Amino acid sequence: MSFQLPRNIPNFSDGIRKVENITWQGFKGGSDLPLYKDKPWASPLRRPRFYRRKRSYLILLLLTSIVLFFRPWVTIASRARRLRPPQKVVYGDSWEDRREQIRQSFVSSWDAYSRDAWGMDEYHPLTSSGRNMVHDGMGWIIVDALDTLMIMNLTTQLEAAREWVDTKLSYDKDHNVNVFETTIRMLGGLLSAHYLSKDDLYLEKATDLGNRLVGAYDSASGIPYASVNLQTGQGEPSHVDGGASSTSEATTVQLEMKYLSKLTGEAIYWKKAEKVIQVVESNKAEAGLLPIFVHPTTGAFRGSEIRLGSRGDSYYEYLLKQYLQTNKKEIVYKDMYAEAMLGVRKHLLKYSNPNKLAFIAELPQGIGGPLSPKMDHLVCFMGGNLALGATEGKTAVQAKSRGWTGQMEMDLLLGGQITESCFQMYNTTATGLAPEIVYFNMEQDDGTEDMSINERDAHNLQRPETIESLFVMWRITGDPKYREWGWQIFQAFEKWTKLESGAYASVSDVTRIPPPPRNNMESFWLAETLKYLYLLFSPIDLLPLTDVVFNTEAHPLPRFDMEPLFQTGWARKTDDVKSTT
Ligand code: DMJ
Repeated sequence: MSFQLPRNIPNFSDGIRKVENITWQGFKGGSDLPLYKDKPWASPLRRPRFYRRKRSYLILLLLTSIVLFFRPWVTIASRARRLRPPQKVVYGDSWEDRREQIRQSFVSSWDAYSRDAWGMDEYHPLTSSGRNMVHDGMGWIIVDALDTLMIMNLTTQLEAAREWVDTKLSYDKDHNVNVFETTIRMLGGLLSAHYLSKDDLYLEKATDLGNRLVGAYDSASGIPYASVNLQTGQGEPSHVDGGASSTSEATTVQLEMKYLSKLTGEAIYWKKAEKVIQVVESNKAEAGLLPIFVHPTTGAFRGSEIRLGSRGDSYYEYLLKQYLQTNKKEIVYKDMYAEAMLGVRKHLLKYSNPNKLAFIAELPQGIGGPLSPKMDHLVCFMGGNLALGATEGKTAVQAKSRGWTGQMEMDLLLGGQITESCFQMYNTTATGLAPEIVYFNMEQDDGTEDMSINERDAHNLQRPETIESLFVMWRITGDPKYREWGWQIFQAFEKWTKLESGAYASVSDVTRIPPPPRNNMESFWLAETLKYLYLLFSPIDLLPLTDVVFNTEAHPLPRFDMEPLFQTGWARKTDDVKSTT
């Protein structure tokens, strides 16, 4: 089997290609990427001065030990973490060495999965077993990882994966599946694999799957039902939440459906997906901030809860990326995105004490209600998203040379601040791994800890969002601290999530040494976390942000011209928009 690499995908004929020196326009201190050993070990994080002093550090350690000795009742609940400097750099590792180490982690994860659970939808690394979500499986792990195999040039593994897709994968299943997850992981994975390889097999499978998914949109409003039966195409409302769909799920299918239309020339996928945004927009949500549930029957929101974490997150991501996907022609999405980001600043953006870490809070009762200082790790995509919105994929230096506004500057700055807060979610735990959720400290006088972790939220599912933002921030700013932070996080994954078998597992408590492993490896570990890490240490012309959009599962799709076949089929009625400005 052979596959053709599109522009900007390096063909690694001799195994791993060397990372060449890349000229970074306007890069401080020279035109080449700096060597790692030239970098100071500590980045200029805001942190108490005593952390910089070794002697004081020892005193602090001693005092902490005494306090802990006399306070055995200290429990995990509400455990707070102080900021600390990033770990010392291990000198001698070059960027390409590091990239190769990440590639080896992928190989190790893949080999373990192949050995223990080949073809299965779930992988249970502790019991060396797997499970299918539907009869004979739907390619959950294999399809999600196809493009990572291509990007990492793992040709032998790719051959086996393609063979499985060709001979075993069928979506003709009398089974309800989640519309959003199936779209972002399976449809997105197949489309991206086709984009990178031009192999028709993947497009055939994608088209078949797309045809099975469109039935989900046949609700009274056009909002997709939460699930769909892949054989009958019958949509199925959620069994909880009054039958409402998650807002982020309904509004995070557009990149995939529109690209499928572009490839096949069939307008149906485009129209179905586009209609969803028109319906949610017609609710005229205040400040562009959407409640997290929407009814497929009426198209109205359910409840008033607002957050950029679970059930809200990728709506804001896909507004921006829809605008970018069709080469910045669909201004409607740019407007909605800009309105929402102003809404985020006005209603959700807060800074913690004592170190003023930026975070995006939640409004459990909507605008006007009390604010919760809770932030899901899921929100961490926002750092990179804000930067991407500011420069539209160019480097900051390129973007600043023409039409740069104060708003863009502020968005880029905020993107960096959110990314730093997300890095601190890792940097402040005992394991160096982030928990699923943190609570930021907003009290003025209770100012020693910036964030705390509840026992129920202390797990780590190997999620990608912080790495994703580090990758985007690195590409846009060229600041090597983002690579250093990514490397530190990778090392924590290596240290605490790798099993003797070579598999990698989620962990149930990032505040415990060692963190207890969970019998689970999510497909996004291969599809997203390791891919974004690999790209963080790759040349910047590999999948340039000016040419591609990554779907929310990290599957790269090309930007394209929608004309002449397609156009935006709707417009905002702006006269009654409740603006935040
Ligand atoms: C992935 O499936 C996607 O990134 C999605 O947008 C959010 N949840 C997981 C990763 O955390």
